[in-house]
This record gives sequence, structure tokens and C-alpha cells, in this order.
Amino acid sequence: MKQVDSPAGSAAAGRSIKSRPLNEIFPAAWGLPSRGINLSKSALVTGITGQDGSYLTELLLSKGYMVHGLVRRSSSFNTGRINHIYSDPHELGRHLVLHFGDLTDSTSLRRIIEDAMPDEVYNLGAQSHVKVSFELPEYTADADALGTLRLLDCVRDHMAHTGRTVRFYQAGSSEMFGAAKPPQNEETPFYPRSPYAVSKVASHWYCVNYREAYGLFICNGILFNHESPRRGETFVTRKITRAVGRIKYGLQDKLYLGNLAAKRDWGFAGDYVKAMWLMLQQTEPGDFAVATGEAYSVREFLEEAFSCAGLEWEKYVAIDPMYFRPTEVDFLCGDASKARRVLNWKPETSFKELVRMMVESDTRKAQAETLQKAALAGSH
Ligand code: NAP
Ligand code: G4F
Repeated sequence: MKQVDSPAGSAAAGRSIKSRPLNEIFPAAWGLPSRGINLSKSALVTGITGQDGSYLTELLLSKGYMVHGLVRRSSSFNTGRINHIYSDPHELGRHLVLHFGDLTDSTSLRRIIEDAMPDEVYNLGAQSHVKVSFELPEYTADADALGTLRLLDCVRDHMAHTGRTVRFYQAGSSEMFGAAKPPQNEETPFYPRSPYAVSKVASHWYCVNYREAYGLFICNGILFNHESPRRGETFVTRKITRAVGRIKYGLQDKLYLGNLAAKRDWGFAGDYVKAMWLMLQQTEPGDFAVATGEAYSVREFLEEAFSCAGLEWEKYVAIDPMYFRPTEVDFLCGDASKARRVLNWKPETSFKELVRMMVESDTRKAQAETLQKAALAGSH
């Protein structure tokens, strides 16, 4: 299987853009309209700096799209996952344009839609951490629920003013099923168990309503957990594989986790973004569950990841109650038969391949960290 992560220091990462901070460069995008560049389609991706945004953008660029990305203002760099595909605004014929914006700010959304004139909008931006949503419930609702409504309404107005057609993908989540019994699919009633999940349910229904009320082409993807070497480091899979690499290289000796009994249907993010794109290429809009159909517990993920590195997880893992959630989702396992039938989509990466890919990537990162530390120590 092809390794899809682009480690720091790769040839791509070493292009000229690396010499200047992206935050300094891409505001120039405002003055360089994308219109007139002869490409087949244009897409706007919110959440482009996230795990899925980076894989989706690679996919869209490979298909010849002009891609516009919404990026949040941050005091530190948040574009690490897309540096390798970004090109300087002063280069001719670039296919990726970044715009500052925020899902909590409808003025920015409106301006970006008008500037980008997308054929397809992929709304992936969200406060996506379930546990954090219990600490930040209001912000999560603002970004994840109202953010979707704001974007939908901008698209609706843009279509009315211009007569253009814009297709819309909404990043729904298996978390919306919450306490509903597995296997879960498009027909399963939602039973959300966190402020994050409640916000995603609201987004789902906003999308259904805008589709029915205004005839917009809107698809809700109901994606089960999907992971990769680019997964955020506070999600359990990446937290585990990162710890495996660091333990292997003596950089860490303990890993603190919460509930090991929870079961998830874990797939590879690179496979799942293909389903997003396929949804928007159909003749009719619809909602689709995207999953592997296999579930494993956090404990099973631990066993698999540590054994990839020849380590016994029991020697390193401790339970810390701070990682438990006020309400847990015990068991998610998807039935993606509609996606298989209608989209002709199926996952291409097995659970074992996924875990190995993540462990190998994090082991390389830990090795690089060790070498860097040694070099620093040597220079003092
Ligand atoms: P992620 O890595 O956490 O990325 C989230 C993205 O949203 C980042 O680009 C983030 O920007 C951006 N964002 C956060 N708040 C925002 C705001 N107020 N305005 C604009 N952008 C904002 O998440 P992911 O794993 O790629 O997931 C993509 C989407 O799918 C999310 O909506 C998530 O809830 C949903 N989803 C994910 C999974 C999964 O297993 N991965 C499953 C089902 C659904 P920064 O980089 O600046 O933080
Ligand atoms: O990796 P997690 O934080 O992912 P979770 O909560 O399933 O949410 C992810 O998948 C959703 C799709 O179903 C997305 F919508 C959402 O945006 C996100 O991408 O936790 C997985 C499980 C949970 O049961 C949690 O309680 O792992 C358990 N867990 C045990 N110890 C832990 C830990 N989770 C985290 N993050 N950190 C721990 O130390």
C-alpha cells in the first residue's frame, strides 16, 4: 500500500514556499481572483487545514479542480497539512487559493463564496473533538451547527443572485447515532450523546431542510471514524500511535488513556474523502453512511499498535479518569451498503494496514525527533 503522508523534510515540503510563512503570503489571494483560470470545476473546502481537508484537496487537485480553502486566523501556523500542495500566490496557474475566514463569521463566508464562485462546497470545518465539546458547548454549536446554517444561506443567496448551481457536501458524523444500536445506517434514528453530536444533528437537518425547501443539491455524509498519519494528536488512535513511536525511541514511558472498552468502526481518511466527492457527482442528492462495517475496541487498537512495534501495551498504559466523557458512545459500527450500491464506493484499507501505516509514520517522526535532540545537544 502506498504511504500517503508527507513527512516534514520531504522534497515537496522543501519547495520555495517553505522559506516564507504561509500566513504572510496567502492574504494576497484576496487580490488575485481565480476566475478566468481554465479549469473544469472549482471547489470551496472549509476545514482545509484539517485531516480530511488535506486529503480531499489532494484528490480534487488530482482531478483538475481549482480549490479554494477557508483558513482560520491563528497566532501559530495551522497549514502544516497542506504546505506540500500549496503554491505561492505569485506563481502563475496555481490551483489552490487560501482565504482567511471563519464559520462563526458570516461576512467572511459571503465574501469567499462570491470570490471563489465554487461549483462544489465541502463543509468540513468544525470543532471536531467530542470531549472538548463538553468544555466548549456554545462555541461548538456556533461553529458546527450555526456555521453550517450560515454557509448554506450564503450558498442559497449566491445561487439566487447569480443563477449558478452550487453543490454542497456536509461532514456529518456517526457520533450522531450515539446510543443507537449497531449496525447504524441512513435509516437509524439519531441519539446524540455530546454537544458535538447534537450540533452535527442540527447541521444534518439544516441540510435536509434546505434541500427540501429550496431544491438545493445537498448531501449529508455520515462518516464513521476515519484516521491517518495526519489525524490530530489528541484523538485516541493518533495518541496511541504517537506514543508507540515515542516509547520505542525512549522519548516517553507512559500513555494515559480513558475508556478502553468503546468500540469504533475505524477506516482510512484517504479512502473516505473519495466518498465525499462521489456524493456530489451523482444525478440526485442524498445522504450516505460511510464505514468499513468492522468495529474494534480501543483496547484492540492498542494491542495492534503496540504489537506492530514489538511492545506490550500493558507495560506502558495507565487509565486516567480525566479522559472519560460525561456521556460515552459505546459502540459504532456502520452499514455502508447504500454507498457501495449507489456510489460504487468501498474502503480499500484494512484495520491492520491502517494501524501499521500510522505506527510506521509516528515511528519515523519519533526517530527524527531523537536525531534532532541529539544534534541540538551536540551543538551546545
Ligand atoms: P480536523 O482535523 O479536526 O479538522 C477540522 C478543520 O476545521 C480544521 O481545518 C480547523 O481549522 C477547521 N475549523 C475549526 N473551527 C473552525 C471555524 N470556526 N471556522 C472555520 N474552520 C474551522 O477534523 P477532520 O478529522 O478533518 O474532520 C473533518 C470534518 O468531518 C469535521 O467536520 C468533523 O467533525 C467531521 N467528521 C470527522 C470524522 C473523523 O473520524 N475524522 C468522522 C465524522 C465526521 P484549524 O486547522 O485552524 O484548527
Ligand atoms: O478518538 P476519539 O476522540 O474519537 P470520537 O470521540 O469517536 O470522535 C471522532 O469520530 C467521530 C465519528 O464517529 C467524529 F465525528 C469526531 O469528529 C471525531 O473525529 O475517541 C474514540 C474513543 C472514545 O470512546 C473515547 O472515550 O476513544 C475513547 N478514548 C479512550 N481514551 C479516548 C481516550 N479518546 C481520546 N480522544 N483520548 C483518550 O485518551
